[in-house]
Amino acid sequence: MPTIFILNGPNLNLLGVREPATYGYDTLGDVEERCQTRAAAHGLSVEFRQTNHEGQLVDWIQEARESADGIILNAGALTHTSVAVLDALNAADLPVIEVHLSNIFRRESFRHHSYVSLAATGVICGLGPHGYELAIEALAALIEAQSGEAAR
Ligand code: CA2
Repeated sequence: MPTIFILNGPNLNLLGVREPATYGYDTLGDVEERCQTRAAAHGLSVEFRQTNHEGQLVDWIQEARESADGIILNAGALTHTSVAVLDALNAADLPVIEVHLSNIFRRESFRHHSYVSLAATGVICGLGPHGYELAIEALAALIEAQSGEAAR
């Protein structure tokens, strides 16, 4: 069964607990549940994780390189600061969908630049937790297309 890593960066463990006006009322556990259901419908296995630590995120992206078929990444604030995350994504050589709950382009200008986008196949932002489900749809199609190419 193809495996996807859904990785979440700093402070996303606070989802549903603080700042509902920006990030909504769903907890990260709720988001994982939606992801597991949607991925199962596509025959995908999901490794869903969150960390507050940049190095941990880099380690998980390196792990994905070995054992996953694609990555969905909400790197939180590291999106806007981390060359280390960008380098890990480039080294992973996997399809990457970047997700943000909020529309980062309606927010402060420092959120308008994303290092992650430089390595992402696609970007989804502003659609709340539904964005994760859309990212799974996109990744499922990309993985399917890749396996079709490999068989030809
Ligand atoms: O919109 C997103 O998903 C972000 O990646 C969230 C990050 C932010 O730094 C990015 O610019 C956009 C922040 C995650 C913090 O999540 C919280 C959730 C609830 C309460 C407080 C923080």
